[in-house]
Amino acid sequence: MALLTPEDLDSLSSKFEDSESIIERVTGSKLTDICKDIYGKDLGSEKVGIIPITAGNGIISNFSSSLLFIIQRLGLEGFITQHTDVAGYHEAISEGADILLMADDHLFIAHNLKDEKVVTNHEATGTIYSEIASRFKDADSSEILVIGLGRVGYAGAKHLAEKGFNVYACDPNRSFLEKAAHELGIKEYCKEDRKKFSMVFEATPNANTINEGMIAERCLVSTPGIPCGLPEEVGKKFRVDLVMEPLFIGVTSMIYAVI
Ligand code: 2YC
Ligand code: MG
Repeated sequence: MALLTPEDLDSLSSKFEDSESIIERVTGSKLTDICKDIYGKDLGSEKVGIIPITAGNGIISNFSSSLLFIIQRLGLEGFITQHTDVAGYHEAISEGADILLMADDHLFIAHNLKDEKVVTNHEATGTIYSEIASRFKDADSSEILVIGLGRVGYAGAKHLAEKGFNVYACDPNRSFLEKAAHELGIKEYCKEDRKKFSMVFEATPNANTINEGMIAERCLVSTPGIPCGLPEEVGKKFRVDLVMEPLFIGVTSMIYAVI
């Protein structure tokens, strides 16, 4: 899985402010209102413990501080434990955390100690980015294209299928496509159909996954993908709105998912 780099997290606040205003413009709703709507709950006074984890590639220098910034910007009390790993886990509990945030190289989870809810960043990110795509005010149909059916893409396709959208998907891995068609009832995107979409949810770790044969004149591309799947020249040639941000949107969704 693509790991964040400290550079990805640089200027997180300005990247987030930009994407927050784009979300509001293209969907008509604030990110937190969309989260309230899909998870059915509002933030309370939850206390969030952030535990640095040294496993695998180890600590990403500004990962925990980025999480703390997000938690505080959501208006919640947050703290980063002095200790890492198990000692940090114990410290967070001793300090009265309601929700724990911790990530190794394979999973990034939010765990609500009070009601045992757990969510992965993959699930929460797939849900929120696909939901944002599906709320495009200028959409010309209920058809939505999902590019990538890995852990994030599949979660988003599942969310959209459950909401009754007409989901088309593509992924180079045929077994991923067959699994999604069988379990979610989604359709395979075939470029021969020359179908053009005004709502695109892209969840791949590759660049240039979106080509101009796929998108309508007015189009919203919603993607957590690093690097961006939308080629610069395509974004300019078409009137494409792009919602893309490395961490804040996904973490906001994780918090609402477990409160
Ligand atoms: O600083 C730490 O505690 C590190 N163990 C954090 C490692 C995070 C690795 N995961 C990622 O970079 C990506 C993120 C986009 C979120 C999910 N995986
Ligand atoms: Mg994100």
